[in-house]
Amino acid sequence: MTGETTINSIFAIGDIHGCSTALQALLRAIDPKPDDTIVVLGDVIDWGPDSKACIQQLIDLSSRCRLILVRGNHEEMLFAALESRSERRYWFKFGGEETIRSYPYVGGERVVDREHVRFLKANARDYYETDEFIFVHASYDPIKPMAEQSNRKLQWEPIQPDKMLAHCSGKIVIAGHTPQTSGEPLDLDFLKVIDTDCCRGGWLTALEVGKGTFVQTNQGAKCDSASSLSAETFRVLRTPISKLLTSNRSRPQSQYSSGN
Ligand SMILES: [Mn+2]
Repeated sequence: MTGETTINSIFAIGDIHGCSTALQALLRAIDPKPDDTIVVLGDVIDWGPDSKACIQQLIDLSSRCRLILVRGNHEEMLFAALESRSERRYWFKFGGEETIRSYPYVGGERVVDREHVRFLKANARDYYETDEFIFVHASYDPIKPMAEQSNRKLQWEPIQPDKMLAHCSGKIVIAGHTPQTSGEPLDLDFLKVIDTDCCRGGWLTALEVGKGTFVQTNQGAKCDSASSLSAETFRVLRTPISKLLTSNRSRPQSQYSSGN
């Protein structure tokens, strides 16, 4: 299929939120090759049990394949918390306390590893755009080019499915941030939302954008052996996303497009 060979090695991963067990199982399941690109859609940290391990896994991953990290509002809260006490109190209320608890005491207090902060700051970008896809943490203004989007839209604004319009570029947008408590990604054809609420007992989703395949794991997935990826902890969902890449083709009904 035209164009598919150039994009079938891009995986987007939704909000990880400290769910290191699910992340480890997900990376094992998708097994990225050195030429593959993994786009992490932000909110790597907070709420879940082990943000420290999640950041470390991404650092390790960055030497194994091409890693793109989009900045989420929780990374922004962490960066602000490092600058001010009031921001630190705010961050603690929104999952930051769990993040701090994943780090050991250093000199009487727990602090986020300096190398981890440096990694996040050096790599976290506003958005990522390819010839066919746009990757954001939260949302977008449909009538503005990506370079003109506001921080509020990109990092903070929740998706209201009935109010969303396709981006003016015609590209499919892949987003996280707005939890899909059903555990299934939201598919509006022109927009896929793949935060499937892993940190509250849901799933961690990776979308292989060239194939339109969603791979999901959850915190129940123990990584000791391949057989531990049971139906309760690992599943694959398919959507005809690749069909959307040929615009003159009639669009098949998406399996997720009705209701949500
Ligand atoms: Mn978020």
